[in-house]
Amino acid sequence: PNSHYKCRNCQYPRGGPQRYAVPDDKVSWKTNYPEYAPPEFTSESVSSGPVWADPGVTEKGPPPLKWNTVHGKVNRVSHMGQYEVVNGLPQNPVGRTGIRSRGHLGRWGPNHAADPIVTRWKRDKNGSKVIHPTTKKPILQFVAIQRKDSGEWAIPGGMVDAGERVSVTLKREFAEEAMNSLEANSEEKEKIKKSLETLFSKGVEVYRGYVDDPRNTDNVWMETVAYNFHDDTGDSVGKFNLNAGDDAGNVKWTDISSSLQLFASHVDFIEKVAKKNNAHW
Ligand code: RP5
Ligand code: MG
Ligand code: MG
Repeated sequence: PNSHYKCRNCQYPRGGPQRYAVPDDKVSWKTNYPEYAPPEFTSESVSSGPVWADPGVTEKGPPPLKWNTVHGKVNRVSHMGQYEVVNGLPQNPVGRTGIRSRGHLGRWGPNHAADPIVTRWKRDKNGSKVIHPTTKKPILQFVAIQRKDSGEWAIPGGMVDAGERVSVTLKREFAEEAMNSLEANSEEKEKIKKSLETLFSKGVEVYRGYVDDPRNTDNVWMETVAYNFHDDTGDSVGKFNLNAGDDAGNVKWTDISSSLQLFASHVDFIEKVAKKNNAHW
C-alpha cells in the first residue's frame, strides 16, 4: 500500500536536493535500474552529531553498527522484518526513494516513532452524536496538530527515545504537542499527567510498520506504532486543555472522513481508526 507517495519524485524537505526520478515500476530493488544515481543529503542538524543521531560515514567507511538488532538502548529492528545491508548501510525495505544518506533522520535504518490517535464522537449542542447524512454513521473526531516543519496537519506523534517504552512515548508526545507540557510548571504538568491517565491506560493498537514519511531516503526511514485512545462518552477528553507545543504550531479536534489530507501516511492510520469504531469515513 505504501509505494513512496510522499518520499519520491519531489524535492527533499527543508534544504534537501531534488530526488532522482523513480518511476512506479522502478521502486523495487529487485528491478534493474542501472542509470539510478540518487544524490546524497545529510542535514547539518544530523551531521553535527547530536545525541539522538548515529555516527556518519567516514574515510574508514560506514559506521560499524549492529543492524537488525536492539543494541544497548538503540532499537535497530524493523517492524517489516530483516532489512538488507548493502555496502555497509541499511536499505529501505519498501524500495528506492531517489535520495541517499540520512537527510533529516538521525538513525541509519529504521527510526522509531509512536502515534497517539485520540478520538471522541462529534456531538451537537444537546450532546447527541452527529450522524453523517450520506453514510448514516456517526462522525468521529481526532486531535490533530499542525506541524511547524511542513505546515501539514498530523497526528501528534514523535520519536521513541532510546530505551523508552512506546506507551511512555505515546503519552509524552501527546502531552508535549497537544497540551504544551514542556512549557508547563510542575503543578500544571501534574494536572496534564492526571488528565491523560485514564484514557491512555486503554489504547488499541491500529498500525505497526513503515511510514511513508517525506524524510525517508534509501538508507533511513520512519516506522511507527499507532494507538487509538477512544473516549466513547466524551467524559475524559472533555477535561483536555488543548494547547499546541514543541514542534506543533496549532492543535484542534478534527472531523474524520475520507477527504482528510494529512502529513506522511497518517490518513491510512486514521482510516483504520474510523473502520474500527464503525464511524463515518
Ligand atoms: C511520522 O513522523 C510518524 O508517524 C510520527 O508522527 C512523526 C515523528 O516524527 P517527529 O514528529 O518527531 O518529527 O513519520
Ligand atoms: Mg514531539
Ligand atoms: Mg512530532
